[in-house]
Amino acid sequence: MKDPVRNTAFAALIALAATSVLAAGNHAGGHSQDDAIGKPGVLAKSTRTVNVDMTDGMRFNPSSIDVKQNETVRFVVTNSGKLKHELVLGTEKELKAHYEVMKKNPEMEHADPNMVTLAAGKTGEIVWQFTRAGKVDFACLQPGHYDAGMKGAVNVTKAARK
Ligand SMILES: [Cu+2]
Repeated sequence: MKDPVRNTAFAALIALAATSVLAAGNHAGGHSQDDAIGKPGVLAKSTRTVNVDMTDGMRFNPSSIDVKQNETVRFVVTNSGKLKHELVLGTEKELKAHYEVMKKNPEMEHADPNMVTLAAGKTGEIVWQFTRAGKVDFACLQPGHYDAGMKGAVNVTKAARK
């Protein structure tokens, strides 16, 4: 369940930042990402674990991941650097918009099922079901990291018809 207080605070930040790219309420209101990139997965249904490493070299390893449509993937994400890093799944448009908000509000804490933010040396998980074929982007939205190329993509292959 979403925390209504946090979502309200986030909506306020979005509204403040909604000068250019942001359609007001896009992230905070409808969570359109749930349609575009899939939805939070159920751990018991995950068929595969993918380990992703995050480094101070501003890279994800691997940065390209192949999955099948409808597959539920358990991402085990490790921050092997000394800086805080995070992995956020989204469309490129959403990630860029969210990144701009983060740059203006570097102390902002954010947490949603499509992301994991990790202090140095920590490991966390995202369980996600990829319901649509196509590309799902991911990025680290810590200020400066996305610009430095800390991003990657999940390539979702269309499921065969049964
Ligand atoms: Cu980072």
